[in-house]
Amino acid sequence: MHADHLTRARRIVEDARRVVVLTGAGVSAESGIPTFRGEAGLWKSHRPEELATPQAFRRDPRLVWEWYAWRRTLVARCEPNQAHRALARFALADASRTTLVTQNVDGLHHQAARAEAGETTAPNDGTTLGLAESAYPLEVHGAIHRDRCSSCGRLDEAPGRVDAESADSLPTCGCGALMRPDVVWFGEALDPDVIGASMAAADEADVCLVIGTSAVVHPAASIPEVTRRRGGRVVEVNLEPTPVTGYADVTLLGTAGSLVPALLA
Ligand code: BV8
Ligand code: ZN
Repeated sequence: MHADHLTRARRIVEDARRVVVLTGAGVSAESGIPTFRGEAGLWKSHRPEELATPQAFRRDPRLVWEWYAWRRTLVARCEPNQAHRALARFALADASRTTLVTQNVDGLHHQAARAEAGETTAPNDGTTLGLAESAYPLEVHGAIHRDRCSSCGRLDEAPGRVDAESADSLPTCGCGALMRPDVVWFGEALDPDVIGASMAAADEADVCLVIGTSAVVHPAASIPEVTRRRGGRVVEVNLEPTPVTGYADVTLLGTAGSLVPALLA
């Protein structure tokens, strides 16, 4: 990766009044969470159509819960890495300037924001006191640690361990319906407020930083295009070229853990 690419990318970020950031599974790879499409990809043992869809949950809720319970245990063991920390510091430095949007459901950006702000979370309800919300990401595909009732929509911010051994031990709501992970599956609509705020931020941004995403899942993958279309710049960080590379002003090839701190320092 040429140093002049990094210099150019740093200048684009420095000159930007407003910044929107879109992250994908690649930003959490160095924290130990396998990406979706990589060699050890999350989908390897299963195909997305098989598990991350409402049809799969209706057909075999136990199998879907088994996969998510495994992922929850994995995520619970992982820590934010230097890329998450640098992004949180960058967002905290100037609250009104940065909007962080993530496709990830692992909550590592939240953890990094709390760590960088030195805030403590209020006891038991999991909310965070007073942190400038700019350091919190818009989670366009939901959050794996939260449960939602598949019928009445009730949320459970701190669900217990899920026993996916048998269909009879799956979590249920007081209304009698099964609880599900509070994530967006393929074929499901995103929360209009969350994707709306993300697109609005992209439409006002002078630069979109695209970090660790294969940019194949829509509508999230169109966020950088929105910034480009309004005349904004696009800076990409990835191990390899993606559909964004074709229209990015700069693509930095390398790991997020090393390039994001260098880009934002
Ligand atoms: C919608 C949550 C409409 C769940 C996820 C045909 C059939 C069915 C649907 C469609 C179709 N064609 C198009 C669609 C729409 C579909 C879609 O886009 N499909 C794609 C596959 C073609 N989209 C949807 O279904 C969306 N909903 O359209 O609804 C609608 C509208 C109104 C009313 C009703 C319905 C919903 C999509 C959300 C799906 N949920 N996740 C869960 O996590 O279990 S998607 C999931 O995959 C992730 O959240 C993420 O978004 C995506 C994975 O992408 P990445 O994050 O980019 O990860 P990936 O592994 O692919 O890439 C990692 C990258 O990092 C790589 O580039 C790699 O090089 C890089 N990297 C690796 N290590 C590092 C690194 N970079 C830097 N440093 C490193 N160390
Ligand atoms: Zn319910």
